[in-house]
Amino acid sequence: MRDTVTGLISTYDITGRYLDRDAIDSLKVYFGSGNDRVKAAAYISANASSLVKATGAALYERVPELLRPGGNSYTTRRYAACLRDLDYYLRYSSYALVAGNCDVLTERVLNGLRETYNSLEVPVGPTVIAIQIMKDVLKEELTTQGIDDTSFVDVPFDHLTRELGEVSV
Ligand SMILES: CCC1=C(C)/C(=C/C2=NC(=C\c3[nH]c(/C=C4\NC(=O)[C@H](C)[C@H]4CC)c(C)c3CCC(=O)O)/C(CCC(=O)O)=C2C)NC1=O
Repeated sequence: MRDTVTGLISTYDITGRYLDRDAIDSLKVYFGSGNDRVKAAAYISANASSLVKATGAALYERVPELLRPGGNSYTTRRYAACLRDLDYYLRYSSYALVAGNCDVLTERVLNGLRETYNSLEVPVGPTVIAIQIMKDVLKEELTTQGIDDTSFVDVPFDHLTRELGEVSV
């Protein structure tokens, strides 16, 4: 698992180089947004269940057939599994936000996920929609919390959807 700093150090150490201008620039960006990253993580921790609920509600409004017989969220067990997955995406994204690096998502979340979803017939398209909804809900909340530039929030959520596959519904 890596963060921005350990990632840079290992890249430069492999080739025995001092940190150059590119490295210094990315460190500046990382530390410059550091306060906002911590604020975002604190907001997520304090509001995780309402963020997950809001995301689920918007997903089922947009793809109502998920809840109908034959839909993948039909039955309480599967509905709960879906919201639990959303909670995983949120929690691990909060780690990635603090790290400024998506390694933790690749290692802990995405590894084998597509295969699991395929074998259980969990549809990837609506999952991608849900993750994007979650990103938007979170960014809106963070803006009202006084974070002016929330673009750093895109990174982990976009990483998740890109890696999970851009399947359209
Ligand atoms: C921390 C990393 C981690 C992840 C990401 C994870 C995901 C994950 N989601 C699963 C199931 C599931 N995932 C969903 C999700 C959905 N269904 C829908 O209709 C929606 C599109 C979507 C929610 C957005 C559902 C319904 C199941 C249960 C499927 C079944 O058993 O039939 C399963 C199968 C085992 C289980 O049910 O617990 C795994 C492993 N597990 C992990 O340990």
